[in-house]
Amino acid sequence: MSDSALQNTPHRRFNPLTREWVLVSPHRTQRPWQGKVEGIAAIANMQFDPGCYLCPGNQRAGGARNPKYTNTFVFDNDYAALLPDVPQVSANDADLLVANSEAGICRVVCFSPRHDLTIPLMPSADVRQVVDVWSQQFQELESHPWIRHIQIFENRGALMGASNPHPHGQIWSTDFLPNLPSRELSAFEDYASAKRSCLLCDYLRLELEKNERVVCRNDGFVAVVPYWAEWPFEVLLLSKRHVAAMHELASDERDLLADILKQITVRYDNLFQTSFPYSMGFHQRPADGAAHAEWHLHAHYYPPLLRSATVRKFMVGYEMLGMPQRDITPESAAKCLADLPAIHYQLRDGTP
Ligand code: H2U
Ligand code: ZN
Repeated sequence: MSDSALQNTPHRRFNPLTREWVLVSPHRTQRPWQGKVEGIAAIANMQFDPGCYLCPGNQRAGGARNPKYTNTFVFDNDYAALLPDVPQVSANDADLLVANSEAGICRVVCFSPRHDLTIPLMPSADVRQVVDVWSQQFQELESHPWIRHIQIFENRGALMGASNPHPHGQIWSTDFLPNLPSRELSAFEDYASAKRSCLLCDYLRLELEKNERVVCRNDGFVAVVPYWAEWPFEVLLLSKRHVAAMHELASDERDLLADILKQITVRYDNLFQTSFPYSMGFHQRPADGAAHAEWHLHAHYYPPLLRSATVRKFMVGYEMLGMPQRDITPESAAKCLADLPAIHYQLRDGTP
């Protein structure tokens, strides 16, 4: 069946990174876009919040005091999900009750001393500093011989469970490969040995040829709503050059990464004229010291909103029991995002 016939027919699409399927039901939305804008979610309006545990100079909930930092600030999570020193314990009862103790290091990264800025509102040069900090953190954490995976991510907005509007992300590094990167690793390896090329280099080439799902791009990066997207406005960010980790990017490519992070999130905020919630994170090669030539640096954005600032998608019912499903097609979602202004709605009349 041709691509255009699929636009009106229920179908499944294959995700080659996880090797799972998503159900697409385009006939359920007769019109791809209702253009509905409801309620403006508040963006923090104070530069410094004396009650914020991430603002410079303030005391954290754990008792420590933040330095009066002026650009970025990294600290060990006071309530870390994983700890570096744990006893080696394992259990296995009939291969049914199976558990292993796991070690890890969890950190919090403050992107800016300003309480009211988010990545789409930060100057590009400041976002570039965040890129440098992420790269340094990867290299520093990888130097621990027992670390195998470093997950850099950002939960933004109360809807995604973020505890604080202050711009920040987290890093969880672990002595094991988590489920999703582990599936991606097998997919990259199998594709490389079957086709003698890179899964995401080939996918990027196809997306640029077809130009149906590209949201924005620059000389170093391309953001698409992936063919297999589960969330309505999901985005996959791909480096144009085949690199396996962020610290392999050259200086100009790091500037381009900062630029594309802003391009994506400005469009997100402009979509419903709100501070758009999402979880995003980078998938870099396993941090086990090997080169992993098969791996291609990418980032996933998973935003929950569907039709307005208040209407979200729930992964329930069939999705919990069967498989993920979507109505609005990735093609129409990409077009919505691509057609939005590249200037943040709050900055159109000057600085906030
Ligand atoms: P979230 O907004 O995504 O919840 O991230 C904030 C993290 O900050 C969270 O993991 C940590 C929480 O454990 N935190 C501290 O380390 N110290 C504090 O004083 C408060 C919160
Ligand atoms: Zn703050």
